[in-house]
Amino acid sequence: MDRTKADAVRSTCPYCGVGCGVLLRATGDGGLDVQGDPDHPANFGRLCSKGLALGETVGVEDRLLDPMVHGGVADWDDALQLVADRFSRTIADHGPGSVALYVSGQMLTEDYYVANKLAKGFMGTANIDTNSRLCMASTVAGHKRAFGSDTVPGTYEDLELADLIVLTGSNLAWCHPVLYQRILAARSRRPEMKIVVIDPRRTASCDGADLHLALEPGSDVALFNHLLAQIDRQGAMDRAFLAAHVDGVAEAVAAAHASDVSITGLSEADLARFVALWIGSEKVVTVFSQGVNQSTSGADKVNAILNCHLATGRIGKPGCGPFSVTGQPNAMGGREVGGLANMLACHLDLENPDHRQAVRQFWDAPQMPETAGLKAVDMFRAVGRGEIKALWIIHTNPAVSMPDSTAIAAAISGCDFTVVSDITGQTDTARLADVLLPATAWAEKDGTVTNSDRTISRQRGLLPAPGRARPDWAILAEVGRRMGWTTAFDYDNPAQIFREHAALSGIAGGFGRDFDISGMADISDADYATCKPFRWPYAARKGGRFFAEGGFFTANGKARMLPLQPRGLAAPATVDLPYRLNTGRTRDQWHTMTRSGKSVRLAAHLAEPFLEIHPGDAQRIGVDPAGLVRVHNQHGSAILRALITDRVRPGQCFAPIHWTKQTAPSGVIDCLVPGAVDPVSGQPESKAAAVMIDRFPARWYGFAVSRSGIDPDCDYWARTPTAKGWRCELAGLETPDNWEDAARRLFGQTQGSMQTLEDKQGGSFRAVLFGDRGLEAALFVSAKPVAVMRDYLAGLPDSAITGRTPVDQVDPGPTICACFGVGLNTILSAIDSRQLQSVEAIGAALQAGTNCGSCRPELAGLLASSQNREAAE
Ligand SMILES: Nc1nc2c(c(=O)[nH]1)N[C@H]1C(S)=C(S)[C@@H](COP(=O)(O)OP(=O)(O)OC[C@H]3O[C@@H](n4cnc5c(=O)[nH]c(N)nc54)[C@H](O)[C@@H]3O)O[C@H]1N2
Ligand SMILES: Nc1nc2c(c(=O)[nH]1)N[C@H]1C(S)=C(S)[C@@H](COP(=O)(O)OP(=O)(O)OC[C@H]3O[C@@H](n4cnc5c(=O)[nH]c(N)nc54)[C@H](O)[C@@H]3O)O[C@H]1N2
Ligand code: SF4
Ligand SMILES: [Mo]
Repeated sequence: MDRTKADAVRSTCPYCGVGCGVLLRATGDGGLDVQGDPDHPANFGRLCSKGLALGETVGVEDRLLDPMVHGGVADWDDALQLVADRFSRTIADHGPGSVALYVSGQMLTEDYYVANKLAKGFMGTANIDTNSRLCMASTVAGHKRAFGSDTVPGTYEDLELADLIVLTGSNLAWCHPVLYQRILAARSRRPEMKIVVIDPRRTASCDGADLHLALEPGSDVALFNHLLAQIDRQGAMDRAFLAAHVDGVAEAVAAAHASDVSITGLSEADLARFVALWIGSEKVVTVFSQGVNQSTSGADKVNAILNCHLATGRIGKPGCGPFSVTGQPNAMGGREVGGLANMLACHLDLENPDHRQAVRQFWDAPQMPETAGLKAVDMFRAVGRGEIKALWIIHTNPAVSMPDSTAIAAAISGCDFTVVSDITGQTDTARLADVLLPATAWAEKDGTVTNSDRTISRQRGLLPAPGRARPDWAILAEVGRRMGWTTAFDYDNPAQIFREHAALSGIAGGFGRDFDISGMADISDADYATCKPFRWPYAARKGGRFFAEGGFFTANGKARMLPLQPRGLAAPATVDLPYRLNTGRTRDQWHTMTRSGKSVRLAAHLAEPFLEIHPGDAQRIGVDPAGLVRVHNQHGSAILRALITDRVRPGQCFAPIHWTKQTAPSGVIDCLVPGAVDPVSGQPESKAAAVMIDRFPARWYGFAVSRSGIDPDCDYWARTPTAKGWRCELAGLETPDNWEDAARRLFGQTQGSMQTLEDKQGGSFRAVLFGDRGLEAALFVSAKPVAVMRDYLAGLPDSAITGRTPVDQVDPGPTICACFGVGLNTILSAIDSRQLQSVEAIGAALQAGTNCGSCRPELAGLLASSQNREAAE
């Protein structure tokens, strides 16, 4: 079908902070056709694998359709009245400190604004914090310490204009793929451009890099202190800029000279190369993300980076500057509305009496807390102690994503009254709630989001709300009205909320704050409906950047360089817990998978929770490739598939964050992460738990496919959707007495003809179940990790009992290119047989990598490894 732009709805991808524009069309059968918006300034038409698969995630089969109270369907009136009454009564009986809201950087600005206003201005509690505490809090704190405000100085164009890009604790290739593709495209136009990656682990982002510094976990402050000392030693300081615009220079430089770089574990040669590249390139952008933020010295890491950019005056100029890439689609919007417990609104400070007074007056608020509320980790501790008696969780899944998640889940389930607003009732958090409120999802609602470079874009709804789902802002406003604040929450539509937010930002502008979009305060409903993406500051400023000529948001207008001493990691590695557990993301899944997990294409990239572990450690532990390991410490235990690779260094390991009790109950990784936080930002150290790893002594391993459900009950399982139904990996410590019965239980099928094949001595068992539609389900069990053609079997072929593909078919292996469904084995065999030498050649031969480009770094990695193999042979 020929699709033109004209009939499409312009919206924004609801995943990462790149904030790509999308063109959406309802397909008429509940589905959605999704294309990149060629006119959007973030992506100019490009989308990554996740954006392209959005259409596969809008099905309503698992959606929460009605409000639920204590497990039973309720009508909105009763549910909302209950929420309002319980919050009002709890505040009356125990004070405003006894209630809390835990919200999300994925909420729209309008939702977020109402939540913050309700908590801080009307409930009178600053106990509203967000999952951004796990994400951006260290950057917010670092920016404020250096600039006096939480300002990202640069824009996306800077990444294309730079001579050197330093990716620090950022796996941009997988986590901000379109931005990474923009960098690679710029480099192909200007091959002199260099990329350095600073990451303890070799990631997909390293495949295109000129230098990879695999520093010791947590040692970034020492590395950037070393850089600052060298900048000073080599006379690279911008003296004029410093004299005019920066305080604290001498102290910061002295601390940098006193700092010991050896703790980074990097070689002299690598350090010298890095310093030479950094000092020698006039235009440097240092991109940073969770390897920096999620650390007990996260704010210091941010300031160590900012110090180097301030020292050289490389800030706010084209192609120059520190650049925090935000994770969630509206992490920036959340910062603008003041969604964190220690912020107010529009970058104003809660603890500043003038700011407080101005906002209180603007809102006509009955009360306003005077001190910061509880930050996420402390908030859930207070819930656990029973001090917070009413808790409302919106648009986030803390029972999976918070550190020490087992304790978090226990705290939530023990709380007197918990409300969860979500689009599905199936999350690990939603299952613990007293009241569940059904929210409309991104393609069903309207509002705005702000991406990493301060561009505000509209999200627009075009699909009907399923069941009785309502937008988050509407739910929040109705609770506000029912708590007695009828005028303050008298909103009919998101445009009205946006206008109020824009007007409030004018007051912030009056205090000299950076965030001022008051030019939008009178936007009409019609203009809001058609509003194009725009970047703040709204008042035209050269190139949309900050600070090239100073003008920092501190009292004297000067930036501050900070003296920094490197600190160690919070959890010491000990004889009992000798391994360092790093955690993060995979290319094709989004957090706890409630949306991306529905796409069959995305599920095919990495279908199981895994642990990257060094070959030497694997040998010591005694685990073979594809075996299982048990990772454990004093907080919890996880069972994961061993992925033996030298991408991680000896003594370190890496696991993804995406699996939950619903998808792989033994793979919830945050149960191992301690709740240690940065003293400045309150952000937890999510990337450096101390753990022990043992071989998981499974007695049997299994692989199952099924057209309908698979309902496992064993020590290890991981379940993913397929085009035909489900597939599932299984393993257990105890062998069932009767495999046939076990297979029937697994598939929930008491009827139907079953063929089995059992070798009791060898410990293998096979069962295929037939129904009306032919093959219904199949189970393969073996004493060793099951070796069958998984992707072939997922298609439920009638010949499944053999477990092998017919001779004329090759098993494609795990999907690498999600767009064209090209598997690892197909690519490797084409590289070998057709002598392919470049990513372009692979594209020409197999189409892989020629659409969204998200897999190009992996294709480059496969080429490099096969070239290394040849060189070794
Ligand atoms: N595919 C995908 N993309 C996403 C998301 C997703 O869930 N899936 N989530 C989005 C969100 S909310 C966020 S916040 C971003 C996160 O984006 P990123 O921060 O790029 O992703 P992570 O994988 O969490 O971590 C980045 C890297 O930090 C490294 N690291 C660990 N410890 C250290 C250290 O001490 N120093 C340094 N320098 N590096 C270290 C890790 O090895 C890891 O490769 O991604 C966004 N984009
Ligand atoms: N160990 C470790 N832990 C981490 C991290 C890490 O790197 N390592 N990263 C941290 C970071 S950076 C982040 S951002 C967090 C992310 O962690 P979470 O925020 O907990 O993860 P999500 O899966 O994005 O949760 C979003 C929830 O909102 C629901 N939802 C979707 N759309 C809507 C809607 O329109 N309205 C409402 N009300 N609900 C909706 C989804 O179904 C889902 O349950 O994880 C953090 N945890
Ligand atoms: S890079 Fe991918 S996930 Fe991020 S906004 Fe763009 S399409 Fe969405
Ligand atoms: Mo995040």
